[in-house]
Amino acid sequence: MIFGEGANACRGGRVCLYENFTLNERAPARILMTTQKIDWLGDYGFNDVTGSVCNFANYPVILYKDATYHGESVVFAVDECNDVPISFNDEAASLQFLIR
Ligand SMILES: [Ca+2]
Repeated sequence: MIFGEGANACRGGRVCLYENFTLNERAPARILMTTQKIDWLGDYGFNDVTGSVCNFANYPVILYKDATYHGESVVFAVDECNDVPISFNDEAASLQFLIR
């Protein structure tokens, strides 16, 4: 976990979950970085926190509203940096990669 803002804060090969919309553009805030799936974001103090995402991993990433990859989900493509949908704000609880 780091504190920062913008896509440049997200190093190559990782997925970054930003606490706020627009990659924490308004002010540096929490960013959770990972290269691995996470079955419970609460283990990192990041349950129901995510507002935007950068995916610089090699695979699409799927965020879920519930733990262990259950519930409503949203996909972020490789190299995509975007807000989560409004209905998904502060709702993500787990994430995994879409590996064919
Ligand atoms: Ca948030």
